[in-house]
Amino acid sequence: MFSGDERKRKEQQMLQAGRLPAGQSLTLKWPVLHYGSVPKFDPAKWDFRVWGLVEQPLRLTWGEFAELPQARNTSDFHCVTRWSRFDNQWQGVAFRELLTRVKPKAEATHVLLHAEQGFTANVPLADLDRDDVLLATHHDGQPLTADHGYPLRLIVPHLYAWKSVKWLRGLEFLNHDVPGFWEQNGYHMYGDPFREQRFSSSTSRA
Ligand SMILES: Nc1nc2c(c(=O)[nH]1)N[C@H]1C(S)=C(S)[C@@H](COP(=O)(O)O)O[C@H]1N2
Ligand SMILES: [Mo]
Repeated sequence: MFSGDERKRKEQQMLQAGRLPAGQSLTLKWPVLHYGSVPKFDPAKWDFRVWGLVEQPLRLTWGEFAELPQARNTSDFHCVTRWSRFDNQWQGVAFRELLTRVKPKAEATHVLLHAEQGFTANVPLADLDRDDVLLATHHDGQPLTADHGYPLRLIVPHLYAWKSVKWLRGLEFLNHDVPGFWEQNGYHMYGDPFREQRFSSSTSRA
C-alpha cells in the first residue's frame, strides 16, 4: 500500500518529468469510468470489423483476432475527470499491424471507433498510426476485466482516455471528422491532455 505521502512524492516526480498534465492528479488505483452498463461477451457472436475507406475491409471472429501477432507497450493514461495512471503495461495487437492488413485509402483522414451499445469516439488516423497505439486485451499481465473493456479495448495514450474505447467492435475509416459519443456531449473533438482540451467550448492553451 502507498501512503498519501508516497503518492504525493510520485505525483511530484511525474510533474517534474513532464508526464503529469496540468489539472491532473496521480492515482495509484484504477478507477472504472464509462457511460451505461458493462456489456456481456459472447465469443460465439463477437466479431471485429473494419470498414469504410480501406482497400481490404475486415471481419474477424474472436478466435481469428486472438491469432494476430502480439505487441506490448507501457504508457500513461489521462482521464478528463482529472486522474492520471502511470506505467500501464498493455498487451494486444498493434494498431499498425491492423493498418498493414486493411490498407487505408489515400483519402482516409479519420477513424470512428465503434464499441458495444452504440458507443463511438473519433480520432484522426495520424493519431492511431503510432507505435504506442494498441488494441489491448491485457493490462499488467492479466486479461482485461469486464469493466475495463474485456475482451478488447483501444489504447491511445497521448489523448484523453475517453478515446481509449472499451468493448471495441469496429473501426470506420472516413474522409472527414465526425463527433463520437462524448464529443456530441460537449467534449473536445481532439482531446490533448497536455493542452487541457477537455471541452469543445474551451480554447487550447498551447
Ligand atoms: N465503450 C466505452 N468506452 C469508454 C468509455 C465509455 O463510456 N464507453 N469511457 C471512456 C472514459 S471517459 C475513460 S476515462 C476510460 C476509462 O477506462 P477505465 O474504466 O478502464 O479506467 O474509458 C473510456 N472508454
Ligand atoms: Mo474519462
